[in-house]
Amino acid sequence: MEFKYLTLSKDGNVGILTINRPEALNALNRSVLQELDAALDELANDKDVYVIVLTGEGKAFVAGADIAEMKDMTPEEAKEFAETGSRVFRKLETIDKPVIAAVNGYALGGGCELAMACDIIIAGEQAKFGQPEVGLGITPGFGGTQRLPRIVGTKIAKEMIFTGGTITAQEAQRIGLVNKIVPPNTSLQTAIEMAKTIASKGQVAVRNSKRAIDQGIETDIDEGVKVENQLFAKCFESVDQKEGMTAFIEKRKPNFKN
Ligand code: CO8
Repeated sequence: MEFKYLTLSKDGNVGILTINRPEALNALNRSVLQELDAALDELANDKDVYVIVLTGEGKAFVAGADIAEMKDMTPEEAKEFAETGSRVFRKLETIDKPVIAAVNGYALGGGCELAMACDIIIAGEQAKFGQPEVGLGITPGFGGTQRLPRIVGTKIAKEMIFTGGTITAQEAQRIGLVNKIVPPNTSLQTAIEMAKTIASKGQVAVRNSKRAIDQGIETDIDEGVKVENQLFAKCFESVDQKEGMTAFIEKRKPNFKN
């Protein structure tokens, strides 16, 4: 599919998805969400893409949902917009491959929510995070009230959401929202390097690890351990398990096939 607001490229087994609407700091309007939806399907179906990196063109990752587009929405239209965004973000979160967000600048509102739907966040030193929605008279609408407390705990999530304040990359890392901080304008490069490391491992094991973590965290420890046991056993159906262990015994690098 031809995209107006996205670019899709590949570096080895890494798919790089860039939101490309820098004139509006990559704000998410209906068209951007529609394109994201289609791009995720394309990446999900591409057998050569093992890991996805999501980033934004220019000085922002994403500065939120498009305020100009939302301004005159009726409650029904707002509900539909919120549901579309939430469905697309859930598709991103549950895609069967790891997703790394490379946050070069502003990740505000829907942009912070988009980053949180990714598995890992790499931030440039100048990146800024926040849920400023209450300052616009709305709540977060693309999962912010749900994912932020799951990641940082309710106290910090409430402070961030109630005050609408913006936090630095350093603060975001301190509260566990960001994995790694890197020098300005190197977040994409670092994310691609990390993605390549992940892509060099056994992909059945990587995918099963993602499923085990995401399913387990939403349940109690007994159920979670059962999920892990099943996915662990399933790895033994893969050629990668045989290859990974044989390579260790033979003191050589594994040649994973997936
Ligand atoms: N929506 C639309 N346009 C935007 C947005 C946005 N979220 N953010 C920036 N822009 C536009 C600006 O209007 C400006 O356009 P123009 O050049 O035509 O005037 C251009 O991008 C550049 O922005 P600035 O000139 O403002 O750049 P600055 O560097 O001075 O400031 C900021 C950068 C601080 C990031 C500033 O742009 C800002 O505060 N942006 C809005 C941040 C925000 O409030 N985000 C939350 C939006 S609400 C949301 O995300 C809710 C998600 C759930 C929705 C559920 C649906 C119902």
